[in-house]
Amino acid sequence: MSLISLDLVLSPEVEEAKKNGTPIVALESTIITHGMPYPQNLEVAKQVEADIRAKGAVPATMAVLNGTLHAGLTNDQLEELAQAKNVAKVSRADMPVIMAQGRTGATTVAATMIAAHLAGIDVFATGGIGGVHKGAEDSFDISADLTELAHTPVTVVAAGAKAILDVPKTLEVLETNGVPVITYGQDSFPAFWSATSNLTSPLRMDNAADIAAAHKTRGAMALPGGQLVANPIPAADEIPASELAPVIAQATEEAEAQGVTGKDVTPFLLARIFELTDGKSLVANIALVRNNARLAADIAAALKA
Ligand code: PSU
Ligand code: MN
Repeated sequence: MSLISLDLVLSPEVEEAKKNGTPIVALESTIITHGMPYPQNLEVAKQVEADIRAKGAVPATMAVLNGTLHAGLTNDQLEELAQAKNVAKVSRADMPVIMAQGRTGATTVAATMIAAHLAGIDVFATGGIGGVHKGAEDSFDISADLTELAHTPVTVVAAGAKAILDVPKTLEVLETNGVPVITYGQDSFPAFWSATSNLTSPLRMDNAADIAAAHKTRGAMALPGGQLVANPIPAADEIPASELAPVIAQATEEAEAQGVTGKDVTPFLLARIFELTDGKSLVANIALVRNNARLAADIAAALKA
């Protein structure tokens, strides 16, 4: 039997941070290639990296480039990826296949967790996670992000779940899978563009040190899986749920009418909501991703303390 060694390339900055024990925050790349249009996607990716550096931590954006898994991208690599066409959307199922084929792929939350774990990175910031889609009782469309949270020991900071999902069912699946859902600083589970929802969060913590302690305790107990930290969007940036409800309903109907299925559903809905709100959804999206990056940097620092 011959063994294949994994090609995992750390950016110079990430390599240095690992050597020095500097806190590192993982970032996904599907949000860049499939979540936002060019050129805002590139501007946001750079801004979020800068936010993490401003906190004294180092960003590690994950991607598969020509078959090689990268933890941390150079500016040139980031610019190329943000403009690239036909980039694969890579989740747990696709990752080894896309790598073996020498292709380029952007990592979802699930794949970013896998990459972070391989690179020895404990904390990851994103916008929203995938979840249980509306109508999942017929379509069975449940994101692999949820089961990844049950398998891989990474703390993921997100702004809750988008109303394109069935949020109560998403929380149920997380509970079934033993994933702690910890809302930061409030009792209400945040609803992505809105800071609050009518759902109570299963768990609550009010500071980064406590979240880091819970991460360490889970590890000490040898429980597999990570944590979902739900960080509310700053009040100044939120969009009322009532304003977005008709837009989401329209986008969801169009997806169904056009027969959009599988991995195309989430990117289709995100793009349509962007168009139907004249880009307003994106402004809020940017604010919440930056907010999540800052909290993730604090958690990563607390894990090193
Ligand atoms: N939800 C968002 N923004 C995103 C995504 C989800 O609000 O960009 C992306 C993430 O990369 C997430 C993926 O991991 O979509 C989930 O896709 P699916 O629903 O096909 O599992
Ligand atoms: Mn899906």
